[in-house]
Amino acid sequence: MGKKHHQDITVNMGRLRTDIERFAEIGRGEDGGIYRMGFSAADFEARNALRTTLKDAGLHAELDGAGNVLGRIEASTNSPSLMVGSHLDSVPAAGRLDGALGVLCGLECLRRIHEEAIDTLRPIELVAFSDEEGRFGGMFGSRAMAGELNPDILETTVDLSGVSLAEAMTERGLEPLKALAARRSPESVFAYIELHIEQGPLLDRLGKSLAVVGAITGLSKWSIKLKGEADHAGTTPMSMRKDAFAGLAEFAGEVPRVLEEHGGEGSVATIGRVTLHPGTANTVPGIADFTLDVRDESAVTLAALTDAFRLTLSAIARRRGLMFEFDILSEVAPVQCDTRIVEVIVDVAKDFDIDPHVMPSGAAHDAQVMARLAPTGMIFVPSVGGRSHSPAEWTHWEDIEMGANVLLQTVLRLAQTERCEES
Ligand code: HGY
Ligand code: MN
Ligand code: MN
Repeated sequence: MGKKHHQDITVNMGRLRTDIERFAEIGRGEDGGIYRMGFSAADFEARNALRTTLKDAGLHAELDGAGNVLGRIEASTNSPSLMVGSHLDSVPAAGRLDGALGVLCGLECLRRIHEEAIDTLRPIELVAFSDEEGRFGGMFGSRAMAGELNPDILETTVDLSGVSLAEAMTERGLEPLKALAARRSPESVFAYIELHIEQGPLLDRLGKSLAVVGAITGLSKWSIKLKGEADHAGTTPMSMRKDAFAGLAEFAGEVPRVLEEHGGEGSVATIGRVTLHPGTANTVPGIADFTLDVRDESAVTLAALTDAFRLTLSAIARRRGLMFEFDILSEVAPVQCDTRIVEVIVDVAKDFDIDPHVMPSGAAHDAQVMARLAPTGMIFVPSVGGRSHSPAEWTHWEDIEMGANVLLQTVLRLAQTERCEES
């Protein structure tokens, strides 16, 4: 049989399904959730499994200084490479597809291109970024690639339990400062494509099997400490208390007002983690440690929201005789995906008789960091019931297969184009 045309080439769905099921067992907890937090042993078990799978497929595989796993297919020219990827790390009690689906679909694309010995105009790289989910802030591996790290970040960052990034990296056999060498020049990357689950309810509700991402939300993530006075729960009159939890509770009650007065239609804010000290039933909490995650598609609105939250916190602290301090854990600007890439994905989807929904992403992704390095696009597949960051996370196999085939054809198109053409 003559050489197949690219359009005839599809993913090996049986193999992809086996990979997805295999990786879903790595870091799986009693509750069925995935526990592959950045630079944990389970995270690196998955990274090593990816490297082994790449090598077994006859593909080049390496780990860069930031812990990113890179697979590569060379081309006849040494031109800027087309990158496809996502992340393998997870939040605690995660679902099996967030990040991993994009990595494993990308892996399948490289394997199929390699198997069919398709000559491409440019090298194709698979990347599994490290610590996307933010155990140490977020988007660590993509920020390393975009050259946004510095020695201070590598030497001072700690997670919410006080474990340092340097310690966690060293435990995984990495030299923290070598993460600086993971930087890639913009000239070395032609474009970046990421397939990801939507993690929201829209596609499932619309009955759509695929979407192309037009814009990715920006986020500000803070760690906040409200400090009052720990006192006896029985003898301290209510009027004399400096109750840190009462301050937090009042602040939480103010979130809807701040969103209404300073946010836009898609603005969201979440207090996702709260720790009280000393944390006993018969002591007035002296300290409330909590996180605030604020998101919006507009950088201006995001700035207005973070200012308003800071003022609200300050007013509550003053009135209640509390002190407050906050650390910025992560600030990621919103980005527009490259319209040329969006058009290529839409065009490929139409070849599959899909009229794809173009939509914003409410979740943050490595793609929004990579957009600072190269033209970037994302493909979404539906999340059943919109569930994510939960063991209930799921995408139907036929949607996974469709998404993977659209990714494969998109990769083939972009690997064959001289330039990102304005259509
Ligand atoms: O937080 C996010 O949006 C992503 O899951 N890291
Ligand atoms: Mn993700
Ligand atoms: Mn996630």
